[in-house]
Parts: sequence; structure tokens; C-alpha cells
Amino acid sequence: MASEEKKGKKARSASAPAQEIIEWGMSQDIGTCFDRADKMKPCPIGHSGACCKVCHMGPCRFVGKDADTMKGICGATLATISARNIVRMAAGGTACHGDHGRDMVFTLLAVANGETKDFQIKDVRKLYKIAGILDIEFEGRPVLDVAKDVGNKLLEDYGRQRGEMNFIRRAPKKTQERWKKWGIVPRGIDREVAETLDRTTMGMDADPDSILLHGLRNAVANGWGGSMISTEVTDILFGTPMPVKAEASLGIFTEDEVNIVVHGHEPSLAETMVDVVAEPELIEYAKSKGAKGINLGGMCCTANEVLMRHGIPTAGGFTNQEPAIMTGLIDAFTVDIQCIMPAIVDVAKKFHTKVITTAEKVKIPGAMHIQFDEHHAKDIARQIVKIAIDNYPNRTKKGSHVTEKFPVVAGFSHEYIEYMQGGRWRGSFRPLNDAIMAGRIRGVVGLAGCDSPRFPSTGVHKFLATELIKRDVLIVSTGCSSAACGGAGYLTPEMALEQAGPGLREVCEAIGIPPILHLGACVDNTRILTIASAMAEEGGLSDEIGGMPAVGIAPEWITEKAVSIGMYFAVSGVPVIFGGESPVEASKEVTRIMTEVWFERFKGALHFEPDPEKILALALDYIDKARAALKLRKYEPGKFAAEKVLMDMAARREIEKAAKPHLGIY
Ligand code: NFS
Ligand code: SF4
Repeated sequence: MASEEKKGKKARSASAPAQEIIEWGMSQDIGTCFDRADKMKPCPIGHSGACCKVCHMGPCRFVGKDADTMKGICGATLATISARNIVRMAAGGTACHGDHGRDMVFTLLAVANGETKDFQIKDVRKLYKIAGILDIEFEGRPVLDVAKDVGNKLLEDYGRQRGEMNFIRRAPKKTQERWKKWGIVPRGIDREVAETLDRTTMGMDADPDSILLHGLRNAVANGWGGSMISTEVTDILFGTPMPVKAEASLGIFTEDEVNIVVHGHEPSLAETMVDVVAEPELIEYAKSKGAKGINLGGMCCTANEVLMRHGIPTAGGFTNQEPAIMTGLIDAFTVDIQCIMPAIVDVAKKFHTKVITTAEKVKIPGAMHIQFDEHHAKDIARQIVKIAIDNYPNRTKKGSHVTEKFPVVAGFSHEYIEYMQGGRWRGSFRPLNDAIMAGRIRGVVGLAGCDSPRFPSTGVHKFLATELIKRDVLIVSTGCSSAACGGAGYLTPEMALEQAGPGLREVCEAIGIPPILHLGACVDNTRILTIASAMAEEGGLSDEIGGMPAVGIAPEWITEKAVSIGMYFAVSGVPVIFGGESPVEASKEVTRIMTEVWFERFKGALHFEPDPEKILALALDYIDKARAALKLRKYEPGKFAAEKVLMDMAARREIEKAAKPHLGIY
């Protein structure tokens, strides 16, 4: 071990506050995922997709120079088992996002059926928009009746055995035709997940192309199913996001307030916490224990949900969860579902922090469990806040308290992006398309996915974010990538002035937006799908999602959800590049199918590329080739074609003044 590492100085995170806390932790012998990542080297056979363990004759390991020609005990080839492995990962991801969406629908139905008073329909316009897409009559009907029909219709997407999922119709016609041609329009979310597991067990589908095609069907069931349902129903219940100012970093916690973290993915409990921490009785109770007030902070995608809608500060993404507790300032660390490291309980034991699990399907030995129930949401949230307040006087051990934090602007929904390009009455995607056609904006990158302890975490996000905007690429970001960009100070409009290329800067200044638009949680990647569909419909670029000068990048991905997301973007027509080593590295055949064959069929692909410089080059190459294929002006920095002047804020306000008071943003 190098002496720097011994002293705990090895770069773990590209975020200075996180690095400071992690170093302090190492000096105190408090281990984190970073230390465990050093010790736990991945098995190279499984890591590269060359191990099959779907039956107990194995695991069969395809190693050595004849790996390409060897067979498992059942006769399966390396390509077969490698394809099976990756689509099984994608099935896990679709199940996660699907279940999350299902829970949101149950909450919507609880509201519609009058079973809870703790939630309402906050965005009726969005409800009507979705009702319209689902062919549900809404005019003149009671809102809750419409909500009930919407909820029940979306629930059908889970159990449908034959036919097509509802939101497939939102994709451009040409994109849908490609799915139909290859027989991969999903029927129901649960059915596609179950069939993935069925097809990939011993003695089932042995054709790698066929296995991977079903993997794509399973992925469509996520992107145009579970995740999209989650985004839309969450907007209906809690409001469609509009830009908000907030703060990011591990420096958001305060010494003189009760600090409560909401971590996970589902917004229901977190939304309720936002309400109850403002209740005067609870604030008084906090004061009675010596605190000045109550400070709520988010983590991972639950953070993104309440950041987008309420400006609740975010403490960051996946790798920040243990360091957050190491500040010594967290009185209650509340978790719901997904991406929760069981290790938080071990770190919490070294401080006074109470870890509280709240989901029936996520329990952690050593944590306190308080079951969330949407029928009694506020009572449960109050109970948790009281526990945190009671725990405030127990802070004894000093942690590593950092104070540096960064301003962020978040809250860019599909609807707001449309609105910002012309106001409520003239909103469209025309200005964005025009800016791309004119070469002001070279292309669009969706920067998404996790942050990983296997890199200096968040570092590749930061590198790509700055290098891309410098080259006039507009970034839309989600999930922990947004947390990484926020924690680096990149989510402000000023960033455009400082770092963006001349064309992108001009567009950002005219509209008043940052060059990196925070679109929300990982389920909100579906906002990118609907934005891309709207751009296709607007005209002037590609008439389908495929062929757009757009690329998806998940440079530090770690989860099965990320694999499912990567696949649904690929099959929707977006070339996707994942960082890190490839989980199908062992099979050239599977790698070829996922890049070349998928590109021929769907105009999308899923690459794995560990070198950040090469990720950047590959993304720009895809963008420039798409521009050339669309016969758009060749991108040259600082040189653009004349185009219609973008509507600025002042012009938009003029239109707004003339209009009726607006009920929503679309
Ligand atoms: Ni997405 Fe959000 Fe983060 Fe990765 Fe996990 S929190 S759902 S999976 S680690 S980006
Ligand atoms: Fe080996 Fe075939 Fe069993 Fe896989 S399914 S473990 S390749 S025998």
C-alpha cells in the first residue's frame, strides 16, 4: 500500500467534502464502501460475464484460451451464458423500477378511493394529460373518478398477459414499428420480467440474439412502463417539477438543528416528511430539546424527488451515504427502497444516528423498522421526526463536519422544458431543434446513473460534464449523476458563462437555464424519452428517437437498474456508453450484438468503455455522425447558422401577462 493510502489520503471521491470526511473516517478506523472495494476484488470470471450459475451442475466457468469454443455441462456456449447473465441483470432492474411505479399507483388509488387524507392530486392538468393519453374521458368528471380510472388502467400494465402496454403509443411511430418488426413490444411488466427469468434458466433459450432481444423487451417494459408510470403518477400526486433553487453536498447538515436524512427512491414518505417538519408543534418540540429547528436532507433518488419539487437540499448520491453519517450530525437516517447499503447500520453504531427502515421489502438487521403506510402517512412521518428530535441531545461523538456546499437549480420536467421554449401558449420544442440544426447546440447527452466506489467516485461524471458542455453539448442529467454534478457546483446558470461553449452559452443565456438540466430521479430518465419523442414530432431532426444527435452515458454505473435503463435507451434508438469494465467482456459475440446488431435494427447500442477520454470521443463521434446523416450543418465551435431568435424571459412574460392566470406550466 502506498504511504498516501496508508494515511487515508487516496482519492476516493472527486467531491472535496466527501473526500475530507472519508479521509477523516480512515484516520478513525471507520471503514466505508471505498475500503471494502479495495479489499473485495471482483471475481474476474463473473465480472466479465464468463460464469454461469443458473443450475447446480455448475457454476460453469468459461476461462482459458479455448473459452470461446468450450461448452458448459449442459452444452451452453459462452455467448449463451453471457447473454443470459446480462438480461438477468436487466430483469432485476425492471423489477425494481416496476415495483416502485406500482407502489405509486397504489398511492394514487388510495387517494382516488378516499382511503387517505394525507395525499392529494396536486397536478390535475397532468392527470388529465395522462388520462388523455390513456383514452380515459376526463372532461366534466370528478377528478377522483378520473384518478381511479387512470390508476386502474396503469395497473393493467403490470398483469397484462397479451396485447401491448399503454405508453408504447407515446413513442414515435417509427420507433414503435421497429419494436413490432422485432417482436419486442412488451405485454405486461411482470410478464416480461418473469419470462426473462424463465428464458434464461437451464435448458431454455440458447440463442444469444434471441435472449438479448427478449432482454430488450423487458427493458422497454421498464422505460415505457414501470419507470414512466412512476414519473407520471408521482407528478400527478406531488406536482410536476419546475425549476427550484437549492443546495447540494455533504455540507448541508447543521450543528444546531435536528438533521433527518430521507434516502432511497420512493417519494411518498419523503413528501410527507417535507410537510410535517414544517408543523409548528414539531418545531417547538425540537426547540424544547435544544435545537433551533429541523433540517431535512435527501440522499440518492429520494433526494432528487424532493429536490425537484421542494428544493430540499441533497447530500449526494450512492457513495455519500456512509460519509453522511460520519458527519456525526444525523439524528435519524430514514430509508425506503433501493440502493441502501446495509453498511450504514455499522457506521451508525459508531455515532448516535438511528437508522430507520420503512419499507416492508427493505429490512436491515440492526436498524429500527417503522412500517410506512400511505393510509397513515402523516402519523408515521411525525413518529419518525419525533424519534429524530429525541435523539438530538444524544449527539456525543464528534464527526467530521464539513460546511462547503454548492447552489443548484433543479426541476426541469418535460413540461417545463417545453414551457421555457415559448411560454404556456407557445411552448414547443422548436427552439431546441432549431438550435441543434443551426449548430449552436452540437447534440444532447443524457448523463445518468450511479457513482461508484471503484473510481474516485463522481470524478468521471465531473470530467464528462465539463468536457461536453465545453463542446456545446447540452446535458440532461438524472439520478446520482445529477447529485454528482450538483455537488460539484455544475447545476447553476452561471456554469454556462464559465464553462459552456459559445453556442450552448448563447442558448442558455437566452432562455435562462444551466447547461446541465437536472431532470430528476433515475425513473425520470423517462422524461428524456418523452422529450426525444417530442423533438422527433417537432420536425427538422430525425422523425424517430433513433438518428438524433443524442447519446446516453452512465460512466460509473453499478446497479441492475442501470443495465435495464441502458437497454431501454438503446432499443429506443439512443447509443449508450457505460463506463467501467464490460459485464459481457468475455463474449465477443454478445458485445457485437449489443453494439453493431442493435444499431442496425434500432439505431441504438450499448457499449462498455472504461476510459473516460474514449467515452467522450465515442459520444462526440456518434453525435457528429448523426448530424451528418441528418444533413445538418457541420458543427464548428463558435460558428452557427442564423436561426429564429429564442424567446427570452422578458418576451415570455409579456405573453403570460396577456394570458389568464396559469394553472400549471403546460
Ligand atoms: Ni439510479 Fe437512484 Fe444512484 Fe444508481 Fe442507485 S440511487 S435509481 S441506481 S446508485 S443512480
Ligand atoms: Fe453450467 Fe449449463 Fe448449468 Fe449453466 S446451465 S451452470 S452452463 S450446466
